[in-house]
Amino acid sequence: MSPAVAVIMGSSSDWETMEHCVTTLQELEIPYEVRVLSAHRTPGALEAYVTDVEARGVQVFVAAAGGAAHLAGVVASQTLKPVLGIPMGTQLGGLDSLLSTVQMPAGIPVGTLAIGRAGAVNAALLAAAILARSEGDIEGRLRRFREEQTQKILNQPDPSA
Ligand code: RP5
Repeated sequence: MSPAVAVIMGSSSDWETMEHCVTTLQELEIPYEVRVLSAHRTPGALEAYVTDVEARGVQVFVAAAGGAAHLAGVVASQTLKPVLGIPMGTQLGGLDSLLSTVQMPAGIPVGTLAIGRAGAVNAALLAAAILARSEGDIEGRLRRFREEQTQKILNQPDPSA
Protein backbone atom coordinates (compact mmCIF):
# COMPACT_ATOMS: atom_id res chain seq x y z
CA MET A 1 0.00 0.00 0.00
CA SER A 2 1.39 3.44 -0.83
CA PRO A 3 2.03 5.67 2.21
CA ALA A 4 -0.37 8.51 2.98
CA VAL A 5 2.13 10.06 5.40
CA ALA A 6 5.91 10.28 5.02
CA VAL A 7 7.68 10.63 8.36
CA ILE A 8 11.20 11.99 7.92
CA MET A 9 13.66 12.52 10.76
CA GLY A 10 17.10 14.10 10.68
CA SER A 11 18.80 11.37 12.71
CA SER A 12 18.07 7.95 14.14
CA SER A 13 18.56 9.64 17.54
CA ASP A 14 15.15 11.28 16.90
CA TRP A 15 13.39 7.89 16.82
CA GLU A 16 12.83 7.70 20.59
CA THR A 17 10.56 10.75 20.19
CA MET A 18 9.18 10.01 16.74
CA GLU A 19 8.12 6.52 17.75
CA HIS A 20 5.14 8.26 19.40
CA CYS A 21 4.12 9.73 16.04
CA VAL A 22 4.34 6.35 14.37
CA THR A 23 2.39 4.48 17.07
CA THR A 24 -0.37 7.10 16.77
CA LEU A 25 -0.48 6.66 12.97
CA GLN A 26 -0.68 2.89 13.53
CA GLU A 27 -3.52 3.32 16.01
CA LEU A 28 -5.43 5.32 13.39
CA GLU A 29 -4.58 2.74 10.69
CA ILE A 30 -2.93 5.31 8.47
CA PRO A 31 -0.35 3.94 6.01
CA TYR A 32 3.01 5.61 6.56
CA GLU A 33 6.67 5.33 5.69
CA VAL A 34 9.64 6.36 7.87
CA ARG A 35 13.02 7.59 6.64
CA VAL A 36 16.11 9.03 8.32
CA LEU A 37 17.28 11.83 6.02
CA SER A 38 19.01 15.08 6.87
CA ALA A 39 18.76 18.53 5.30
CA HIS A 40 22.46 19.03 6.06
CA ARG A 41 24.00 15.59 5.87
CA THR A 42 22.06 13.96 3.02
CA PRO A 43 20.59 16.86 0.99
CA GLY A 44 20.61 15.01 -2.35
CA ALA A 45 18.96 11.88 -0.96
CA LEU A 46 16.36 14.01 0.84
CA GLU A 47 15.37 15.77 -2.37
CA ALA A 48 15.21 12.46 -4.28
CA TYR A 49 13.03 10.91 -1.56
CA VAL A 50 10.52 13.78 -1.49
CA THR A 51 10.12 13.51 -5.28
CA ASP A 52 9.81 9.72 -5.14
CA VAL A 53 7.32 9.44 -2.26
CA GLU A 54 5.17 12.22 -3.71
CA ALA A 55 5.02 10.32 -7.00
CA ARG A 56 3.85 7.29 -4.97
CA GLY A 57 0.88 9.27 -3.63
CA VAL A 58 1.91 10.64 -0.25
CA GLN A 59 -0.48 13.31 1.05
CA VAL A 60 1.26 14.72 4.14
CA PHE A 61 4.89 15.08 5.19
CA VAL A 62 6.02 15.01 8.82
CA ALA A 63 9.56 16.27 9.37
CA ALA A 64 11.37 16.09 12.72
CA ALA A 65 14.75 17.61 13.47
CA GLY A 66 16.73 19.12 16.31
CA GLY A 67 19.17 22.01 16.71
CA ALA A 68 19.55 24.11 13.55
CA ALA A 69 16.47 22.28 12.33
CA HIS A 70 16.05 23.06 8.63
CA LEU A 71 14.57 19.71 7.64
CA ALA A 72 10.88 20.67 7.58
CA GLY A 73 11.58 23.89 5.69
CA VAL A 74 13.72 22.13 3.10
CA VAL A 75 11.03 19.45 2.61
CA ALA A 76 8.38 22.19 2.29
CA SER A 77 10.48 23.93 -0.37
CA GLN A 78 10.18 20.81 -2.54
CA THR A 79 6.47 20.00 -2.31
CA LEU A 80 3.02 21.58 -2.32
CA LYS A 81 1.74 18.94 0.14
CA PRO A 82 1.28 20.03 3.77
CA VAL A 83 4.45 19.72 5.86
CA LEU A 84 4.21 19.32 9.64
CA GLY A 85 7.39 20.15 11.53
CA ILE A 86 8.32 18.71 14.90
CA PRO A 87 11.12 20.34 16.89
CA MET A 88 13.22 17.75 18.72
CA GLY A 89 14.46 18.23 22.27
CA THR A 90 18.11 19.31 22.55
CA GLN A 91 20.62 20.47 25.14
CA LEU A 92 18.95 23.87 24.83
CA GLY A 93 15.58 22.32 25.65
CA GLY A 94 14.49 22.25 22.03
CA LEU A 95 13.96 26.01 21.80
CA ASP A 96 16.63 26.14 19.08
CA SER A 97 14.74 23.46 17.12
CA LEU A 98 11.40 25.19 17.69
CA LEU A 99 12.57 28.57 16.43
CA SER A 100 14.37 27.19 13.40
CA THR A 101 11.32 25.10 12.43
CA VAL A 102 8.57 27.62 13.14
CA GLN A 103 10.18 30.83 11.89
CA MET A 104 9.84 30.20 8.18
CA PRO A 105 10.04 33.35 6.07
CA ALA A 106 6.80 34.12 4.17
CA GLY A 107 6.35 31.97 1.09
CA ILE A 108 7.15 28.43 2.23
CA PRO A 109 4.91 27.33 5.13
CA VAL A 110 5.64 24.68 7.75
CA GLY A 111 2.90 23.80 10.24
CA THR A 112 4.95 23.52 13.42
CA LEU A 113 3.87 21.40 16.40
CA ALA A 114 5.11 21.35 19.99
CA ILE A 115 8.62 20.28 21.01
CA GLY A 116 9.17 16.55 21.54
CA ARG A 117 6.61 13.85 22.30
CA ALA A 118 3.55 16.15 22.33
CA GLY A 119 4.45 17.42 18.87
CA ALA A 120 5.11 13.89 17.61
CA VAL A 121 1.67 12.65 18.73
CA ASN A 122 -0.11 15.79 17.54
CA ALA A 123 1.58 15.67 14.12
CA ALA A 124 0.02 12.24 13.60
CA LEU A 125 -3.38 13.50 14.76
CA LEU A 126 -3.17 16.59 12.54
CA ALA A 127 -2.07 14.47 9.58
CA ALA A 128 -5.13 12.29 10.25
CA ALA A 129 -7.38 15.37 10.33
CA ILE A 130 -5.97 16.50 6.97
CA LEU A 131 -6.52 13.06 5.44
CA ALA A 132 -10.00 12.85 7.01
CA ARG A 133 -11.18 15.71 4.78
CA SER A 134 -11.37 13.22 1.92
CA GLU A 135 -11.52 9.89 3.78
CA GLY A 136 -14.53 9.27 6.00
CA ASP A 137 -13.03 6.12 7.56
CA ILE A 138 -10.17 8.13 9.00
CA GLU A 139 -12.58 10.71 10.41
CA GLY A 140 -14.42 7.88 12.19
CA ARG A 141 -11.20 6.53 13.68
CA LEU A 142 -10.15 10.02 14.75
CA ARG A 143 -13.52 10.52 16.47
CA ARG A 144 -13.11 7.19 18.28
CA PHE A 145 -9.58 8.21 19.40
CA ARG A 146 -11.02 11.42 20.93
CA GLU A 147 -13.85 9.57 22.64
CA GLU A 148 -11.48 6.99 24.16
CA GLN A 149 -9.14 9.73 25.31
CA THR A 150 -12.02 11.54 27.00
CA GLN A 151 -13.18 8.33 28.65
CA LYS A 152 -9.66 7.58 29.97
CA ILE A 153 -9.57 10.95 31.74
CA LEU A 154 -13.07 10.54 33.16
CA ASN A 155 -12.20 7.05 34.42
CA GLN A 156 -9.18 8.21 36.39
CA PRO A 157 -9.43 7.84 40.15
CA ASP A 158 -9.17 10.81 42.49
CA PRO A 159 -5.35 11.32 42.73
CA SER A 160 -5.62 12.65 46.29
CA ALA A 161 -7.49 9.58 47.58
C1 RP5 B 1 19.47 16.88 13.78
O1 RP5 B 1 20.52 16.89 14.67
C2 RP5 B 1 18.74 15.62 14.05
O2 RP5 B 1 17.39 15.75 13.68
C3 RP5 B 1 18.91 15.40 15.53
O3 RP5 B 1 17.79 15.88 16.26
C4 RP5 B 1 20.13 16.26 15.86
C5 RP5 B 1 21.27 15.45 16.42
O4 RP5 B 1 21.60 14.41 15.52
P1 RP5 B 1 22.69 13.30 15.92
O5 RP5 B 1 23.95 14.03 16.18
O6 RP5 B 1 22.13 12.59 17.14
O7 RP5 B 1 22.75 12.38 14.73
O8 RP5 B 1 19.91 16.95 12.46
